Amino acid sequence: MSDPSPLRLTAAIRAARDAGRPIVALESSVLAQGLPIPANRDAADRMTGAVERAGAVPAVTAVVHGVPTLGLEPAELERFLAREGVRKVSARDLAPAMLRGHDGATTVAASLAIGAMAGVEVFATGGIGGVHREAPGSAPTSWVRDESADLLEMARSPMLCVCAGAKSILDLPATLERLETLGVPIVGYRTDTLPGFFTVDTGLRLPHRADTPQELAALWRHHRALGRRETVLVVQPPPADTALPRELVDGAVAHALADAARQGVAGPGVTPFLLAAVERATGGRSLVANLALLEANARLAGEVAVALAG
Ligand code: PSU
Ligand code: MN
Repeated sequence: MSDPSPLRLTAAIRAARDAGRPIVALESSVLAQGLPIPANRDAADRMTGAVERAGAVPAVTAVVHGVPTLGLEPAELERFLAREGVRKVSARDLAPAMLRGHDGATTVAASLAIGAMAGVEVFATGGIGGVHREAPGSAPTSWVRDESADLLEMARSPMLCVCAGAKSILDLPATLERLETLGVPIVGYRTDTLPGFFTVDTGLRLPHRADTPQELAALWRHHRALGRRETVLVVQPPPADTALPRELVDGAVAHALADAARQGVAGPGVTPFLLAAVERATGGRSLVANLALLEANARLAGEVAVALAG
């Protein structure tokens, strides 16, 4: 049976999808741009391993030599981990990457687009993009804020996305407001407040909460029964044993933002720059936390996918 879409699914993913087995899509920008070498390999191993242990099939999304792809072959994954010539591809960059035959590591936005196109329902990542803060010392600019395409893509890609919230490099209250406007349901997993990615809690109240994978699966079914096409955003606090204290992260973020402003970093370079600066400023600790929460999110996503398939 030929697939009318331009997507390539690896044989294993196609077989899993056609058999109705649970699949969890995973993004690749966190591997090629978000984390340093060699921690990005750990991240890939731990995320895919966690999905498998939950009883589901992991499928990394990417653009491989211009082909939007779900599920990477081992040699392809190696290329993305080595990241030579691998570009950051958000939703708007998908067609240009196809045109030019580029290797592209897909952000949350591009990964949701690919996953939804393939009919996969569950996705896991570390943190989503959101509304950026004003650069310190900049003139007030009501007319333009750097806002990740992740937010708008969530308004049109029906998937259940498990993450640890968004990093405090972003304006978190503004990000929550945008999600509300866009009609994206946001649900705390075993929490009533928004987690802060590295930190367990930001103090920002969430509108909804769920406590089991089965509840999340049921919520997803209601959402889809209504014909809703938004992502359901599930936010899970990072594992407490590796999470960082808020003051440490706040100090690191302040430095990162000041550096970005001084160096005139702009456009798609902003998020990777800030992520790298925070990693440096917190020493190894943020990296340990980052890997642990990626694994935990992949595991929960696997559990929800299994609940949905059951
Ligand atoms: N947040 C993280 N780690 C990441 C990213 C965000 O904690 O690696 C990546 C994700 O791929 C996300 C992207 O989709 O950055 C957002 O980039 P931008 O703000 O340019 O849309
Ligand atoms: Mn941006």
